[in-house]
Amino acid sequence: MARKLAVAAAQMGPIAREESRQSCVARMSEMMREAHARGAKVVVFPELALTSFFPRWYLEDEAELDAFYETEMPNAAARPLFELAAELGVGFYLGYAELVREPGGGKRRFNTSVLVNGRGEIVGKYRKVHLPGHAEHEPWRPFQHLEKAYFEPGDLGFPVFEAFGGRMGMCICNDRRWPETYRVMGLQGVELVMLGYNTPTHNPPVPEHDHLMWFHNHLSMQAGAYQNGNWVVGVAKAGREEGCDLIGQSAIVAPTGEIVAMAQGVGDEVVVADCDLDRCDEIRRQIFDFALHRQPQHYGLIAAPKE
Ligand code: ING
Repeated sequence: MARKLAVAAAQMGPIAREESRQSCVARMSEMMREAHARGAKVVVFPELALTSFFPRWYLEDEAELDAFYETEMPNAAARPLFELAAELGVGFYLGYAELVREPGGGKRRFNTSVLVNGRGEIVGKYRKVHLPGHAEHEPWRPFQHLEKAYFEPGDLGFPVFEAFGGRMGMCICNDRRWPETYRVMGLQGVELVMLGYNTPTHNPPVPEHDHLMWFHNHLSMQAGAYQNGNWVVGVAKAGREEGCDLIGQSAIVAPTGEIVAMAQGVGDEVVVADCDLDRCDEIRRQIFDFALHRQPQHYGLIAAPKE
């Protein structure tokens, strides 16, 4: 039996600092139409897809920082994408910066993604757990990576959602490098993990690894797919964005760890593949049959508190 889900990776090229949300939504809408024309039933967009990757800048003014966040979803800028999803019957994953205003006047900030079904309804939400980078301004860097200043760790865990005829999971960028991300979803029977990423080609603290950025990107997603027997769809914001080069190579990875489709350029580009969700069994009923082979009595350290 084949439970095929046609999935599109909608890679985006650079988003300029001054580029409007409307422009980003128009670009994503054009790619959603192309994906639909090519048979896709769900489209994965990048992390923080409504604005430029603003953690690269040290923003002292809170109002300037707040301008990069969404206080509700959908909202006026994003709604056309939700409406197009309902019109075409195509679902999507969207990454954005979430600002939660608390009753007492406080603010909480998350690097968030939502899963939207083919009727334009939000069926799942995720908040990035693994925040890379640093919390203080580090002027020595050619560009900042202030996710630890601009977001707090996600508080929703790694949930799995029934949608598109299978069990769907989400994560965001740095999460894809951590084996725990995939295993927690794998233990919930996830069949397809969607994620967006913004990954600079240069990592200031470890420049000697710059030539390995592309390798580590695919290594992480291929391992996460194979070691848990699930599909992984990883989608880049790519290209030279405000002087910072971001890797592309968005990829659709099978449960065997094979890359079955990949972006060719570093601009807006739609890549489509048929993901047979029943192929997860090739791995889950064999080498990674969790019920048969796992020995959690030896794994306690993995979940032990940090201190
Ligand atoms: N970006 C990067 C990523 O994990 C990074 C951060 C860059 C980590 C280079 C390690 C090396 O792909 C985000 N947004 O997490």
